[in-house]
Amino acid sequence: MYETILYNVDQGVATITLNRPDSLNAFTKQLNDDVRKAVKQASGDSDVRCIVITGAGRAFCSGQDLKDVGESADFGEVLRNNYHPMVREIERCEKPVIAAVNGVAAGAGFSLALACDFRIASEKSSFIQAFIHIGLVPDAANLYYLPKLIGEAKTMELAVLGDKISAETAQQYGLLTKLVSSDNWEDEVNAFAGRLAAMPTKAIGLIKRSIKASWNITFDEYLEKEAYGQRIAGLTDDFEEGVQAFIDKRKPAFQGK
Ligand code: T3D
Repeated sequence: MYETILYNVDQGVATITLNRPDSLNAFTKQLNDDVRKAVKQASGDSDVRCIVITGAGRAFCSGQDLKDVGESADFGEVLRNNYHPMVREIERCEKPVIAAVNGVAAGAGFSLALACDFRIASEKSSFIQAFIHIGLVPDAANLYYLPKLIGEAKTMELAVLGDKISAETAQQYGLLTKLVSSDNWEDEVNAFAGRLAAMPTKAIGLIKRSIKASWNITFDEYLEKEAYGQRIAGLTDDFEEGVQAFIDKRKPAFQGK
C-alpha cells in the first residue's frame, strides 16, 4: 500500500518508518504523500492511540531529496502540494504523535520532528537547519514551531547559521521530551509510546487542541474553548473509569473512548 514508508500497528501504537535509507530518508513527493496518508490512516483507526514517526537506517530524515529537485520547480507550489498537507495532517491529528529521531534530522526532516507532539532522541541524533546552506529558508512549518519551542534568539541562530546541534544541545534548548541511550532505543521508544497509548486518548487530543489554539486566540476565547473541551472530556468513558479507579484505589484501565 505504501511505497516509501513501513506502516505497522501493534498494541495501540502505529509506527510510520520513513524507508529511503540510501538517501538518509530524503523526501520525495511520494514520501510526503505516504507520511500524510499514514498519519490520516492512524488518525482514523480506533485501535490506534499513539503514532510514532521514525527513520530506517542511520538517519531520521535528511529533508528534501536534493537529487529529485526539478530545475525550474516553483518551491512555493512544492510546499503547498507536498509538505503542507503532510504537516497539516500531523497538526490536526487528535492522537499524540512522537518523533523518534533515531539519527540526523535535517531541513524538512527537522521540520517533521518539530510538527510532532513529542521528540525522543539518543546520542546518535542531531538536528540541522540545512536550508541556509543551499540558499533556502526553513519550511514545512519549521519557523512556526521552533520559536515557540526554543525562543526567537535560538531559532534565529539555528536558522541563519545552520550549525548542526547534538541531541544534548537540543535537550538543553528544550526541544526534546526524552534523551535516551541508543543501547535502549527501541525499549525506550516503545515504553513511552505504550504509556501514551494507555492514556485517555480523547483528553490528550483536547489538550493538544487547547495548547495549539492558545497561541492565536484571546483569553476569553480560550476560556470558552477550555469549557467546551472539558465538557467533551467529562462525557468520555475514560473520565468515568478514572474517577471509579480513584475511588477503588486501583490503576485506571483507559480505553481511549
Ligand atoms: O522542494 C524543495 O526543494 C523545497 C523544499 C525544501 C525542503 C528542504 O528540506 S531543503 C534541505 C534539504 N536537505 C539538505 O540540504 C541536507 C543535505 N544533506 C546533508 O547535509 C547531509 O547529508 C546530512 C547532514 C543530512 C548527513 O550528513 P552525513 O555526512 O551523515 O551523510 P552524507 O554522506 O552527506 O549522506 C549519505 C548519503 O545520503 C549520500 O549519498 P551517497 O553519496 O552515499 O550515495 C548523500 O548524497 C545522501 N543524502 C543525504 N542527504 C540527502 C541525500 N540525498 C538526497 N537528498 C538529500 N537531502
